[in-house]
Amino acid sequence: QKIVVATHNPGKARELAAILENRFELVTAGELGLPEPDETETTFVGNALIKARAAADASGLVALADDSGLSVTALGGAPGVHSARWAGPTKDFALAMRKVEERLEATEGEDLSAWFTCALAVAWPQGPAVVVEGRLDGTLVFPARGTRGFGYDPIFLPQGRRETFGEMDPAEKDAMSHRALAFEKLKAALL
Ligand code: ITT
Repeated sequence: QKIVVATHNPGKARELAAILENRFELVTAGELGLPEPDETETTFVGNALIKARAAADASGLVALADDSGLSVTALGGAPGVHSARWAGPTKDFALAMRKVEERLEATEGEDLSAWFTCALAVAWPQGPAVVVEGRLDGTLVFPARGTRGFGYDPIFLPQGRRETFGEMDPAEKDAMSHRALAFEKLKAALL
């Protein structure tokens, strides 16, 4: 079956393809030239549904969308749904990670705990939709470590691990990530 992955983020598209283990023929919204809908909701679940619905209706294919982000406890959950926006129009995640570090320094607290969230939504063209959410807890580390993964991976140390997502083998990240946890819930919801 052909599925459109409703993302323009190559890092996400790669991880979703790995998690789906080539069980479907995947095409991305970027490859189909689909427009990017405005992410106007205030929750990951809401924005995942917007993206899946838009891609399914525009393409006539079943669509899978991922809305995700980093939440920092001491920052009241920021950047959260604004995680991509903190990197600015040039998608500069070195800048976004510095911004997290600076905001944390300004709090003068000791709490470095954070979590990643991934909402996955599946929508059928002109039909129903299903949405689930996965969460992975961890700790922030500064300076950033590693160059693998994408986004905020170099400053995120998953709970109980010694390597940041930026240092970890991609297969290891894909086995434990917020994205993988959401995918397990999606399978359960669809069975
Ligand atoms: P699409 O909407 O086109 O899918 P996007 O990058 O704009 O791409 P989001 O609005 O969901 O997607 O923003 C998610 C951001 O959160 C993403 O750009 C990363 O910076 C961050 N993020 C999500 N998952 C991550 C992960 O596994 N590792 C590191 N950063 C992650």
